[in-house]
Amino acid sequence: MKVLMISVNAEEIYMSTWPLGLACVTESVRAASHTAKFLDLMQVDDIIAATQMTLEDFKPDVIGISIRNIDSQKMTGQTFFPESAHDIVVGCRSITRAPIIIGGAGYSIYPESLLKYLQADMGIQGEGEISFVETVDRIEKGASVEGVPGLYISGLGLTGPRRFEKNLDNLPLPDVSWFSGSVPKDKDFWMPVQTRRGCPMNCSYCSTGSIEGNLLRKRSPQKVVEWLRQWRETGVKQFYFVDNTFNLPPVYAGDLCREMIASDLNASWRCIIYPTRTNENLIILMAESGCKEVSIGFESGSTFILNAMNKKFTNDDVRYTCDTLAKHGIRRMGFLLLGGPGETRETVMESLRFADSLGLDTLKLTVGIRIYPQTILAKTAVKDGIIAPDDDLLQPRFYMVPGLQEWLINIVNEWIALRPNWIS
Ligand code: B12
Ligand code: SF4
Repeated sequence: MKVLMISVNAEEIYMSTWPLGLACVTESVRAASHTAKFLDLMQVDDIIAATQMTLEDFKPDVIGISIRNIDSQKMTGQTFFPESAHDIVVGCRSITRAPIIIGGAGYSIYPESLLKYLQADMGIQGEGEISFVETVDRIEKGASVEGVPGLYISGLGLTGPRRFEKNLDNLPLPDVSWFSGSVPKDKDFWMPVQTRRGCPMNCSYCSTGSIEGNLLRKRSPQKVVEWLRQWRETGVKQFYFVDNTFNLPPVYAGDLCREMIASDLNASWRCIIYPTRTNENLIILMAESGCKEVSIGFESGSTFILNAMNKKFTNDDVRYTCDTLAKHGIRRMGFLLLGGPGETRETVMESLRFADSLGLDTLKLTVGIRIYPQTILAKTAVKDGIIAPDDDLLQPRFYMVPGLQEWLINIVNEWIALRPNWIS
């Protein structure tokens, strides 16, 4: 089968990304002996024209579309990205009858409502490597696709329960020689790399369960570092570990760093950590293996709010982590998430003072918390009358304590005005 794989994300907010997830699925399609074409719309000027030209040229039998972003997660001045994805689906339909299958992180949060909004044929929630290939194989044989794990069919809903690969080494990494031409060449580019999937921490507002599930699954450090080494040979020098919590479990993180040191990668990398009391030995290994910056979502400086968010760390843990990272020369970008359940003027001031005392290199403040389906926050928001029980939440909704918004925006702007390294 000829399979066209399209990543519709063309947004450069925060930083330009490369569609690693789509590349993983494409690699599985190739491994199953289908002919694949990979189209990253981040790298074209006119997304509709580029899609239509590729369709006319390649004439696919099946089209896979990856949707990463739904919105910018900003309560004010937000953008709704699926509109351009809808244009791509319509553009494809005007040229071909090939089945259109949607997937990706953003899609996985709204498998039913987004499929309806986009008017595509099918969608796969969660990791696509196995289910997408199974769907294409069945289409080739003329068999029914109903029952493929995680597959939604327009009008039928979910047809088979989701399945998660327990050992990620069983899923191929994108072949560097095949994909190297598709990677941006600019010097600010950070190549995404994923070592683990799934997060068991269950923070009140988080959508990761819908995307990756709650069970932590890993690739072996050796396989990951061999892949990084191949990218280094093509000239890529900077990597971004897109794992939800790079430092968990700490033994795995330590092994990964040791493997990078042993293979003499000589690369720079960034990651996201969960600020439990990170041990100093791990931070030393991170620094020695090339870690330059860490994102720390500590979200609040109030113990009461941390408990409400179901966070399992304390302010002391956050301070220890930040200080130890600074001691070993790693830049720290912190995140505050203000306005959620239980927030008051006092807890906001506690958070601002705490964040200020950490001496971070950068702090990003977000006002209002995006409500995702199937989360503790969504249940609270229904109970507090912020959203209706039947709201599918595809159109962005935010939790904001009634009566706090105006004061909160003003105080945040006041603090940002005096601190050049704080952003919103
Ligand atoms: C790491 C990360 C970042 C990093 C990216 C660094 C980099 N160099 O890539 C940074 C911090 C820069 C970032 C920024 C942003 N991010 Co972000 N990010 C993530 C995170 C944690 C992982 C993404 C990732 O790379 N996964 C690894 C790959 C392998 O997985 P995947 O893409 O999901 O692909 C798998 C499946 O989805 C599926 N699949 C993928 N494509 C396809 C296609 C088909 C056809 C099929 C069948 C299956 C399929 O199979 C793949 C393999 O198993 C996710 C949350 C999450 N856990 O997914 C949020 C997430 C994607 N980000 C999100 C957002 C909002 C943003 C920002 C807009 C935030 C902002 N305002 O700055 C920006 C946008 C950046 C941009 N230019 O697009 C949201 C998107 C949902 C939404 N509300 O829109 C997410 C889901 C987090 C959340 N809040 O829920 N992000
Ligand atoms: S640690 Fe991060 S990925 Fe895990 S549940 Fe909390 S916010 Fe989500």
